[in-house]
Order: sequence, then structure tokens, then C-alpha cells
Amino acid sequence: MKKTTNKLLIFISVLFSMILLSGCSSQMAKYNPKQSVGKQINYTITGIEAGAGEMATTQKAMKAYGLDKGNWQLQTSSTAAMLATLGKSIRYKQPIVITGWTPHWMFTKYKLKFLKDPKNIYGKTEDIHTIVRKGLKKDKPEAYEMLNRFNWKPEQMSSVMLKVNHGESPRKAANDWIKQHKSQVDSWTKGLKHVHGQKIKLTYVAWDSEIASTNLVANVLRSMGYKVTIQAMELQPMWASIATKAADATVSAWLPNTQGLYYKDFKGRFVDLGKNLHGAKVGLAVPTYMKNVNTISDLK
Ligand code: PBE
Repeated sequence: MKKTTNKLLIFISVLFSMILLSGCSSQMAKYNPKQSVGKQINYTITGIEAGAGEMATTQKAMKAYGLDKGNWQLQTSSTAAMLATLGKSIRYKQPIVITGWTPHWMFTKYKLKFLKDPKNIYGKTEDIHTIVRKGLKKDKPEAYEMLNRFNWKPEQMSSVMLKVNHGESPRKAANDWIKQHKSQVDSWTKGLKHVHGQKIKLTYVAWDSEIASTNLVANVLRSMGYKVTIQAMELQPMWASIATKAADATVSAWLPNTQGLYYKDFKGRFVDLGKNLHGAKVGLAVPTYMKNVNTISDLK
């Protein structure tokens, strides 16, 4: 009699843990190429900060590809939280769709692919522009000219970002880069007068790419004698800071698509010094193991 009770107990506990385990695994199921991807991820695109240009573009894309009707939603979050979720999903080979961009270490650390965008909502490539406040040319001609000349390549930006991602302070990573690229940096400052402690303020959003570029430019301006402050904020206040002349410049304007709305909103209240980097890219991205998801329409 005792033996059968024991057996029954064991049976019940095994059954119970099987139910528990299957509950867990359905919550963290691996990507299944045979099943609709929407179902697997609860029709959710993992996004970033509400005010980011890419969030607005993604809303547009969801409309253009009819995802808004198929109960898809774009989850507002933060870049840090999105990257943490991405890392976890990749560790367990789970499906995930993110708002991705490059230059960023997410594309070097993980095997990701951009979803094809035949309707060209995100644009083929993006540039990053330098935007300054009106009157800067007259008030701080040396800084204006340096900012006007500043330009670098996506790989160069990535190399600074990677160092920061590996724990180097942004200021030191930028300084090391300056030392290693003397002739390029010299070409930005050549012939410009040294100033003596004039103040200048740069604003940016604390995305890794902008942390890299802003610290770089700040250090170059310091080498010219400026007293530089850099201030991180959200994207809308960043554009407003230039338009209201609360700040002097930003090197963080992703255009023409990503921050095109802000460009339009503030038009006439800033000076666009053109691109400082060519060949950035923005779009929906998934891990490469999601074999059957290759274009945005595959999400439907
Ligand atoms: N980003 C990274 C920004 C610009 C840099 C793509 C998240 C955006 O405005 O969406």
C-alpha cells in the first residue's frame, strides 16, 4: 500500500513539473520557422525611446505595410532595455523584431539583418548632420568653421563606440582616436585661431553613436581653447535647444528620414552645416536565425 502511494506521489510531482516546464518553455520558445512570426512574438516590435526619430518612421512603416491593421504594436522602451531584451532573445534563439540602426555595436556583437524595405520608408542610407544655432558664425567663427569641416566615416565612429562599449570613458576613447588620426583632425582646425576660454555648449541624445561623436567634437573644440559643455537630453529638447539658442550646436541629426519631422518642425530656426557622416542606416532588424523573415511584409 505504501509503495503505491509513493509511486503516485512521484507520478504527480513529475506531472506537475512537466506542466511547469512546458509553461516556461512556451513563454521562452525558440524561433519556429514554420509558425507565423507575429504569433510567436505577440505581434510586438521592440522599440526604443518614444521621441526617437526611428520610432516615428516605424509607425509610418507599420501603416505602409498594413501591420497596424494586423494588431501589431510598437513597444516604447529605452535603447538600453531594447538591447538587453535583444541579448536575451539571442541567447535563447528566440524570435524578436527590433528597431535597429548602424553604426552601432549591436551589429558587430550579434548576427542581425535589416528587414528589406521595398517601399523605402526608412530610406536607403542616412547621413548624420551638424546643426548649429543661428548667429554662431558671427559669435564664434572658429568653432563654426571647425564644426563645418568636421566629418568622419561610419567605421571610425564604430571604433570609438566599441571602445566605450568595452568600458573606456567616452572622453578618453575620443582622445585616443584624435591622437591616432592627427592629420584628419588637423584638417578640421587648420588655420583657425586659438580662442581663450570662450564657452560653447553641445547637446546630444545619449545613444552610443552620439556619445562618440559629441565627445570627439568636444575634445577638438577644447584643443582650440574652448570651454565646452556637453549635455544629454531627449531628441525633441535637443532640436529645441538649437532653435531657441539655449545650445550652440549638435552633431546628432540623423537625416533626411529619421529626424525629418524635427527638421521640418524647426525649419528656419537653425543652420544646417550638412553631413558629418555618410552611410548610416536605420530599419527593422531581426537575428539572422529568423530564416523566414527577410522583408517587412514577412511580418504580416
Ligand atoms: N537612432 C540612433 C536615433 C538616431 C541615432 C536611430 C536611434 C533616432 O533618432 O532614431
